[in-house]
Amino acid sequence: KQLAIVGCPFSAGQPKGGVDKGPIHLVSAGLVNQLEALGWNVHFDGHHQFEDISIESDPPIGLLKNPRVVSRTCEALSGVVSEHAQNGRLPVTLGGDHSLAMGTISGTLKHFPEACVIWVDAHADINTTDTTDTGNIHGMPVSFLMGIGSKVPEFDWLKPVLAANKLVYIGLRDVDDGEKKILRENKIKAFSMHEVDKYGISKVVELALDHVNPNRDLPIHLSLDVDALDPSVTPSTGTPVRGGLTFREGHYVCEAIYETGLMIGLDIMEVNPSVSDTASVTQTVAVGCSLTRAALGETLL
Ligand code: DIR
Ligand code: MN
Ligand code: MN
Ligand code: MN
Repeated sequence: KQLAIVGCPFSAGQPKGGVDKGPIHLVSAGLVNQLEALGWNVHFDGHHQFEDISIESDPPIGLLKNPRVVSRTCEALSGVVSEHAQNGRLPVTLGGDHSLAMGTISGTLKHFPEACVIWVDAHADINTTDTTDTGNIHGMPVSFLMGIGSKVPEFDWLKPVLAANKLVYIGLRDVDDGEKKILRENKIKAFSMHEVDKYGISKVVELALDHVNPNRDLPIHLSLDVDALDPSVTPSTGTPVRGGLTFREGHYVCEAIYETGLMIGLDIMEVNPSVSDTASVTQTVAVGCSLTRAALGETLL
């Protein structure tokens, strides 16, 4: 029972400073000890393994902002994550912004090519280089992983590794028009907050698993953006959207994925300790830790 915490102080996939401090806050709050208390052997190499990737000049490519530093950091992260997976350590990546999922998911899929991805987020993060309005790459990692949209040579290292039928979303409520079209055209399954309201979270998780993992025998990568939860629960994040998952709904998703016994990768992304007041930051960091524990076996009884 081994896991590796991969701390990724990284913010170049979006414009707000502070998200690079997310992993430091999560670890300072005691996450390593908390996971050890759950019986995990925790390997933690510190937060600085990607800091030496600095690009002298990183002008936009098309609309994409900071494309070289995002690409090279994700490429390095992919290597670190796949090495942990290869050595039998469950990679738990603490972001940092969600562009990092290009690194984490390509890393886990290298060793578990049949794995499916459960993406829990207010946003679909599936804009392409052609559809993005903002140029923020944290709104695009899924399209890069799937190989849709115009290619950017800088990202040549990232092969299309994720098939449309291996991906399912939970929690969506802020999806751009171009993204809606991509979801429809690629028949990507998504459970928005409307479906959470309609069916309840336990049914939604069951339906999501039925779609990507019908026999409950495929490895699962869980990529969790803390903005999936309602801003009253996780206020300190860069792009909060009202009407999100409750505290319990968020934890239920994590618990239910843990219960499958199939999780081979976990991302906890977009905690931004520079957003909002001290009490909000403390709360968001605490929820980030408890979601991580829930995904790694903490039970209520
Ligand atoms: C928006 C926001 N769809 C974009 N995306 C966010 O920039 O592409 N993702 N906030 O987390
Ligand atoms: Mn190591
Ligand atoms: Mn989001
Ligand atoms: Mn996201």
